[in-house]
Amino acid sequence: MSKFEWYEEFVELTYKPKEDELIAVFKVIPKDITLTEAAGRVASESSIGTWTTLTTMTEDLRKLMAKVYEIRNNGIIKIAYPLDLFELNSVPQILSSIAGNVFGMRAIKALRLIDTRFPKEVIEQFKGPQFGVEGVKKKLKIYDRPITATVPKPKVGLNTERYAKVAYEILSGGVDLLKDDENLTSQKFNPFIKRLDAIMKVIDKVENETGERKGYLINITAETREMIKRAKAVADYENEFVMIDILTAGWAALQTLRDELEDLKLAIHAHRAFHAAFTRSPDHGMSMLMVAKLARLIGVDHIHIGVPVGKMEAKVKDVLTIQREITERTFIPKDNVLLNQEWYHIKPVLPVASGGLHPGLLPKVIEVMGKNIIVQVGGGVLGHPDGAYAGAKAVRQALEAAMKNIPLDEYAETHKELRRALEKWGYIRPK
Ligand code: CAP
Ligand code: MG
Repeated sequence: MSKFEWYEEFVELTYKPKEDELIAVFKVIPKDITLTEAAGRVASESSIGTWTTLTTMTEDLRKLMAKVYEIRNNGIIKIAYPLDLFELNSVPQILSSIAGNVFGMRAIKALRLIDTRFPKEVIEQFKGPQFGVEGVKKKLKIYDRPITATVPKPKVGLNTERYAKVAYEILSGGVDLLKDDENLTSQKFNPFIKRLDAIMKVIDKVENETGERKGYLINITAETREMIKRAKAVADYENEFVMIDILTAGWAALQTLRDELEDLKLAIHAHRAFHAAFTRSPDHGMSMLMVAKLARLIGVDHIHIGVPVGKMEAKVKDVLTIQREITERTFIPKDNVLLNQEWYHIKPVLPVASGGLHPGLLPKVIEVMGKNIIVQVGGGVLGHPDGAYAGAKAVRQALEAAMKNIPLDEYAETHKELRRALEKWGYIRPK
């Protein structure tokens, strides 16, 4: 290491992290330097350092240096950050530190932020979900089975009248929640207020006809002030949910909205479109676990966490780890890579299983993820050979069968809609 560099001063393998420090776990792949040097560079650039020694770096500031306290041969490193480095209630600031410049350093081939342990002092700054698992179940009065949701397809393009017609079929067929797609916001063929008005009329009608509670995960994603305006309209119409594309809208916007939605009493359905841009590579980027933890901290009520049998890339182990992290009060990992997390007052978040699901896959989803989830079935309802109403019925029938432990083939003998769905899709896992 040259004399103007001081990266290794950020490595202290005998250091014992303190309770009030923020801990981060990275996987680092160095480029032409040792793992220790690479680890030091990550700790430096994510705390107070830069590429050279500094004349402004006085002794009293050294207490702000992050410390690498663990390095493993497989590239896993653990770093402790003094809390004074952070603005404790700002997710953007925390991420600009620990998930900022570090990903682009030339001396590092790849870097992945795997996990973070937030100390009590950080957790205390955030509200977490307003309703969480129990609150949402209570809203819908559903306690003994997964909650169901359906996104009308095609994703965008249906005008408001057609959208409302399909919504009526979906909801009266037995699905609990209508959900907008992530790229349906307020396009000219289906503007926001017109759609809200139309769907709330549908919900009123279906609730009267069926006696079941229904809800609308309406996508308010937009520029932040516009999102607030849309959320207020949703509350005026007495719907109880909004959906936000949390990653394309941004963490700051989500924090603002979480505050606004407290007074409006609206639950947040978090869609994670964009996550795979940085979560998918096993070596680089930031894990979905991190996304889910930040979303829980700020306070979404439901979040898509992947599903092991669907159309999107997901590993069973990862999905189940995220599920535990967002639902348990004290998360204790099963390996020694991830970190313990105490959630204190922060409520559990409902996991959403979605992406390529259809009736034939639902028993497996419940077997793996249990019944305290939302199952979202879009194409698997709208693609039913006899239409959306039959598709919605088939979803409910598949859930009934799964909850009663009856094989789908057997249940399908007396349930026509399920039989027709199985004739089309069987048990295939789509790509
Ligand atoms: C599902 C979905 C969701 C995906 C996203 C879609 O539709 O609405 O956006 O679930 O993936 O457009 O694909 P289908 P994830 O039911 O028709 O597949 O949940 O993994 O974030
Ligand atoms: Mg979608």
